Amino acid sequence: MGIIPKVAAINDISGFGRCSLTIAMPVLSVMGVQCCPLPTAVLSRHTGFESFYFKDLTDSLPDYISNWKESEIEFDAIYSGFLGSLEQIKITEGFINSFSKKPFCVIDTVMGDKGRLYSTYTKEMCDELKRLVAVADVITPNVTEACYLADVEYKGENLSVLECEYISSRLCDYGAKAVVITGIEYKDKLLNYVYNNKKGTSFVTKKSQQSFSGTGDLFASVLTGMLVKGYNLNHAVQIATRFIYSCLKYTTKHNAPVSEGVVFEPLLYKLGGLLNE
Ligand code: PXL
Repeated sequence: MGIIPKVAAINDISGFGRCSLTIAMPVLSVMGVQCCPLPTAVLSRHTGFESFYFKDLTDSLPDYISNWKESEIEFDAIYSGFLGSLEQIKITEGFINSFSKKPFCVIDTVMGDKGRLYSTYTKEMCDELKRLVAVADVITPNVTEACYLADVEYKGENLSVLECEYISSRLCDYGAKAVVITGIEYKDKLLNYVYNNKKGTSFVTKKSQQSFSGTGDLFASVLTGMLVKGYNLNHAVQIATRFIYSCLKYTTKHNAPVSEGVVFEPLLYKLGGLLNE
């Protein structure tokens, strides 16, 4: 590893509404990690808005990646998020498998939320994502994504510990080394469940009154930053859980518009202070 760890961040860039690369880049930077974006799509706003411009970048990915490969750039980690087409999921898989020494892989299985797939997501993409999960060191599905991937019926945002364990072990059967199920609701609490080495641990936080887009991206970005800097998974999830809660508290306190996403900019210094001596 060089003085600064390098992460290839495979994700879209949405011009408005905090999500994907507009979260991953500042978060990784403040954590002292170099974020190298591999943009999968350009959107004017994220898909939660009533309208948006969407430019799929699938065709440009092979040349973009070839240039990186010719330059022999070594990444310490690969972090994938929103993938805009079936082909992109296959390209991401190929990119990960192209390294003789496989980098650490965080696959944020961005597919949907609240029981529904995002409008750009198809059943075929969901099936292909199961294959991508196989090369992951850590995957970070929310409840919706965990249920879709494990072929378990979605019955709401609550999952029991037994259900978490069952779903996570199925996802590990696909090949994922560890699973973090995010945003499980339990009464007035929110849980992030870690399944690692066949052992489950829950990290509990208070639930904020509102949910905001981009929270999953913020969580996975903090997690990736910590993991690539050598922190263990449970510690990384604990820090990410606390950080997301303070961002949600700030966002609701200031009545920020839900669609514009979770506010994190005024709190980034906390991550910087934590990790950079
Ligand atoms: O936050 C996940 C996400 C990422 N990228 C795009 C999205 C969303 C969620 O809506 O629309 C484009």
